[in-house]
Amino acid sequence: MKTQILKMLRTCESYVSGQEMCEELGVSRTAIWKCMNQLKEEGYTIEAISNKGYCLKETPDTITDYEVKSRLSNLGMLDELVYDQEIDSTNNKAKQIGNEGDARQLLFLADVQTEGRGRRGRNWSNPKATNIAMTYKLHPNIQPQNASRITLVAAIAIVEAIKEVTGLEAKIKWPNDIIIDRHKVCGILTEMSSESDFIHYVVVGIGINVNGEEFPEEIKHIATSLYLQGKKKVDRAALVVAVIKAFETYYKLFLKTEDLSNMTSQYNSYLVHNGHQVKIISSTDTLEGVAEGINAKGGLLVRLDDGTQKEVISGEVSVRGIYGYV
Ligand code: BT5
Repeated sequence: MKTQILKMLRTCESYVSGQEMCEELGVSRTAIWKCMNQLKEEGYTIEAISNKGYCLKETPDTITDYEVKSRLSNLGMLDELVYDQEIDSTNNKAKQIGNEGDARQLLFLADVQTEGRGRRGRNWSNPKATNIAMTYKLHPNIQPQNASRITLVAAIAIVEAIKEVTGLEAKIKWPNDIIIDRHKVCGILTEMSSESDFIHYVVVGIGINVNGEEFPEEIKHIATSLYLQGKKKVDRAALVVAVIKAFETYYKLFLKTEDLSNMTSQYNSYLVHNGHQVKIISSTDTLEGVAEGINAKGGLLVRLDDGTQKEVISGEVSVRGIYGYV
């Protein structure tokens, strides 16, 4: 009901009467009143004027399912959004529900993660309700070996969503980091449960540092937030909505071909290494050369010193530029 009430208040030209809400939602005046009070307790400023009705004056910085849903005309490819104020990890929750056989496409959202994860068992820090932790549980009908490309699809969507909401020009550090001013503002973790030719689910976790002002000692030199970069607090729900919309657009394009052929040029225009000297460290090898963008398969193309071009496959390596973290 909170979703519908917020939607009505948000789309209203001015005031919405209690009567209109009762009729539209098919509930009693008391039910509306209770819901309004809950919203006020959560930090919404809702003005009530007798004979006129209600008007939404201010929204708190929140990413609850109902706040996000109230800003969307429909959920598109998603069946539902699921919000937790605090959780161990949105990826863990998505996987747990996926393992129970739930076949819906879901988006999990959380303010705080106590055990947020990066790749290969690394940690993702998200201790305060100033950031975004979001995880898609998807059921694409594609070959399992192509699923890791969804990380790159998400990266494009996040860069564009950040630009739309904050005006900031973020870049992609292949394959799964989003960077501003050589610091990491977002990480993506894609995981999958599959058989040899069938995907049970793909989980795409996105962590964005949004309004945080400081970081733990161990990542101070690496991390940044949108607030620190833009010097303005960011409406987190607006950013979630922008990511949802952009991701759906690019994900649908990806599903047509199972590769990035429809978005290679966008990706490369956002790639922080493009045209730069890079060092690529894998478990077996170290390479140096000039990054020449990705190909449709999502591999990073590197021109080696001997003139040959090498394709580095997504997920195999980490990339180090010649300066600092990037
Ligand atoms: C990632 O791994 O960057 C993937 C992060 C994915 C996080 C999301 S949040 C929602 C969902 N639920 C989860 O549990 N995870 C996903 P990787 O490339 O391995 O980078 C991890 C490294 O980034 C760490 O070892 C730190 O050095 C650094 N790091 C940790 N927290 C950070 C933060 N908040 N901002 C910037 N860098 C951070």
